[in-house]
Formats: sequence, C-alpha cells, structure tokens
Amino acid sequence: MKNPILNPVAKQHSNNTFTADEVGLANRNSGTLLETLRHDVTPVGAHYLLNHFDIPYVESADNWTIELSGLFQKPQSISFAQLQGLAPQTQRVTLECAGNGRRHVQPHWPSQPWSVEAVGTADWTGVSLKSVLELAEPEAHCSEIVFHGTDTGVDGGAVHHFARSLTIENSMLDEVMLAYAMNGQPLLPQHGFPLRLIVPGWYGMASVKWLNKIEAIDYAFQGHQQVGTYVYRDKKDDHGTPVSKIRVRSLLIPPGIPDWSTRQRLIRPGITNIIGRAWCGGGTAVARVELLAGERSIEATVHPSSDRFAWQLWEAQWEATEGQHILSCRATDANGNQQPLEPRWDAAGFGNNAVQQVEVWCEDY
Ligand SMILES: Nc1nc2c(c(=O)[nH]1)N[C@H]1C(S)=C(S)[C@@H](COP(=O)(O)O)O[C@H]1N2
Ligand SMILES: [Mo]
Repeated sequence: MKNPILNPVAKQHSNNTFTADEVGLANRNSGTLLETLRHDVTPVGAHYLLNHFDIPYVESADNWTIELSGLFQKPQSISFAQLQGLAPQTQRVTLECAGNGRRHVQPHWPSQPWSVEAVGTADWTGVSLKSVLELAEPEAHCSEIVFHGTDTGVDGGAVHHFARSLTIENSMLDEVMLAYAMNGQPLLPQHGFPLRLIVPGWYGMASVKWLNKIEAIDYAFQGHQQVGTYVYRDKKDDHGTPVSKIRVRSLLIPPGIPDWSTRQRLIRPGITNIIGRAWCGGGTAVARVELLAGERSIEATVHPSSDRFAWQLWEAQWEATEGQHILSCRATDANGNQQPLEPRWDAAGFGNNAVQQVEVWCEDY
C-alpha cells in the first residue's frame, strides 16, 4: 500500500484555543456525562467513545470469524458461533482513554481534546483470551500477540488498520477477554460490534475493537498504534515509554445545578454530600480520596469496588458557604501513588491524571 500524506500541514502544539478539526473530533468521540458517575455501571449510551477511523459496517455477527495466525501450532479460524460456545465470563471493568485530561496539558497537542470525561464502566461478557489462545497453541518462542481491528485509516502519514500487541505473558492473564456483550447486550457498532478485546487495568487503546485477527509473533510489533503513538514523550520525536496501565484518578460529580454554557455550578449554602468515583489500573485499589475545597482537605469515605478492575464510589461532606469555590478530589492508590495537583507534561497529552477542578458558586438562590 502507498502511504499518501493527506494533510501536509504539520501539526503543532497550541494554547487554550481549539481548532475546528479538534471540535470535529470532539463531536465524534463523546465523553461520559459526569452526573452519570453515580451509576456503578455506566449506561451504554453514556460510556465514552474513542474511534480513530470510521466505524466498520457489520450487518450481522453470523459470518464473523477470528483468524489465529502466525506462530501457533494449530493456526485456525474460529467462528463467532464457536466463540459463543466457549465458557462465558463477565467482568465489570473501568476503561479510560490515555488521552483523558489532554486539554489541560498546555500547550496541548491537536487530538481529541478531552477534559476529564473519557471514562466509563461496563459489564463485559465474552471468553477469556487465554482459552482461545490455548485452542491454537502458541509456539514456545512466541513473544507477542498482535490484535488486529478491521477499521482502517491514515495516521502518522501511513495507511493502516488499528492494531496493538501485548506480550504473551500479559495475553495469558485470566482477566484479558474477548468480549461480545456490553451490559448484557451485543456490542453497539461504535463499541466494536461484534467482537473486541478488553484488557482490564490498561488505558483503553489496548482494548482493540472490531477484532478479526490474532497473530502470534516473535519480535516487537512496530505498528503505528503501538510505537508511533501511545508513548509518553517529553518531546514529539523522543523514543519515549509505552503507555500501559491506568494511573490513579478520581472525579467528583459536579454538585448543585449547572450554568448551561460554562458548567459552573450553583449551590445553596449548607452541608452538601459530594460523591464521586476513583480508580487505578493494574487491579490496584484506591486507598484514599481527599476532597479539596480551597485550603481545606476533607477525608472521603472510599467504598470497595464491586469488581477488581472497576472503579470505587467515594463520598464526603462539605459545608458550603456563600461565595465562589473550587472543588477538587485527590486519590492515592494502595501503592502510595497520588494524583498530581498540576498536569505533568507529555508531548501528546497522555496520562494526565491531575486533579479535576470544579467551579462552584454558593448563594441562597
Ligand atoms: N479497532 C479499534 N480499537 C480501538 C480504538 C480504535 O480506534 N479502533 N480506539 C481505542 C481507544 S484509544 C480507546 S480509549 C478505546 C475506547 O473504547 P470505547 O470507545 O468502547 O469506550 O478503544 C480502543 N480500541
Ligand atoms: Mo484512547
């Protein structure tokens, strides 16, 4: 395939203003509505979305097959029906986009301009990846498994379909699954119908949608979505460190009522129950959440998660007094990692888990 360069205009960082292209991306890739954080399982229509290219049109799952090729002793094609015949498993998993928080990393890289809302939790049903790999028997020298989606487009000047790899060790973890249902329903087209990978505890890019090919290899996969992006870098052209597990983060449900366009909040004076979610990758629990109100830090009650890879509910009582306030929340995971107060720099705006800021105006209206 030739590699056309569709857009010869070099991308560059910019401050606070957003281009029409970024607004276009924001219209295609919706974030969750923060008030829906009250639900332990995000309603499917409120789950965030991130699709790089066009959503493939798949009329029915009946003819879908998943090809296991490369370094397998028994390479084979598995039909969707066969997959559904394997022992099913359901897991509640919180997914977050690695670009969540990008718009606060200033100057920001022109891409999906997430504020803090690229997160959601779903009950994913499918089969363990391990059980499928074992059918095909990976060769002893296989070191990585590549997951290929059918969606195709141009990025980094090259035509490619979306593909990512995991090491064979990570592929064999019990929690990694091939999912065909979300909250008890077949996947919606935009979430990968009919089949996707779910890699619990990792940022969303690992969970390849519209999955139709699983390839076993013995070298480091060099696809654009693996090495050209999803890498933490100080400078645009650095070699960088691959993005993997989700960093600890918490969000609060903005209290009171919103101003339509600015989303500033209006609340009445008095004791207010502030509720939110906190989560961390790698199956690590969140140990602590503080509600920050101006100079004050209020210890929140953090509830256990309903599943190892799902977020946790937290709540704290705050006495609102008349005037303007900034509310934030700050989580610390069980290993002692804490959310930073200010965004840390990353050239493409990945992994910004700095605290959210919610402007609240308190008045007896
Ligand atoms: N095939 C394919 N898989 C993909 C993507 C994509 O563009 N194509 N986007 C990835 C990214 S960056 C994220 S954050 C998650 C988002 O999953 P969701 O849209 O179901 O929330 O899907 C991942 N899997
Ligand atoms: Mo993402």
